[in-house]
Amino acid sequence: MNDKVQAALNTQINMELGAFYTYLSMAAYFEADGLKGFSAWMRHHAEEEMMHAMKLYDFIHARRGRVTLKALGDPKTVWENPVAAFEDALKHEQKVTAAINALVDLAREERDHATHSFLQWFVDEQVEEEEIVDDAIQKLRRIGDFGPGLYLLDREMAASAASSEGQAESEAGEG
Ligand code: OFO
Repeated sequence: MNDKVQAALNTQINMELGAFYTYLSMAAYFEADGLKGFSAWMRHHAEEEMMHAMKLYDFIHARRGRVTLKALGDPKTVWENPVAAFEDALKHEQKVTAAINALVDLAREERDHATHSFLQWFVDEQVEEEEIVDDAIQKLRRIGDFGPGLYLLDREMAASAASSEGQAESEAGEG
């Protein structure tokens, strides 16, 4: 496959694995803080990032390209409070969206139609990724320091993680 596109897709694999690491670190932070619903949500999100990385990995191989993995940096491990963690997650998603858009531009410039088509899934996924993280931020800001509100949101996040896991399992079963 086109060398420039292949290099950019490999960089994107690294970014998705970096996201996996970041969300897993956030899961560990929430687990240690006793917020098991937030932890489950972050853990599920980490698994989604691994799935994104593997989609790119499989695509490169399907095009008879070469996957070259790169080092991952240490993730941040502590946040001031839950909203700070989610704000970091949103910043991260915005960076990923910009990277995906740059990849789409590159595929178009290089007239790599297969990669251009493949990347549309990621373009759509980023809209959802930013929306769900921003939704959590809005709720957390409204709750502020109100403990019972945080307790209820933690339960809601646990239910959301469980339903997303169930959906992912039934989709895997269908495939
Ligand atoms: Fe892979 O979408 Fe989030 O980072």
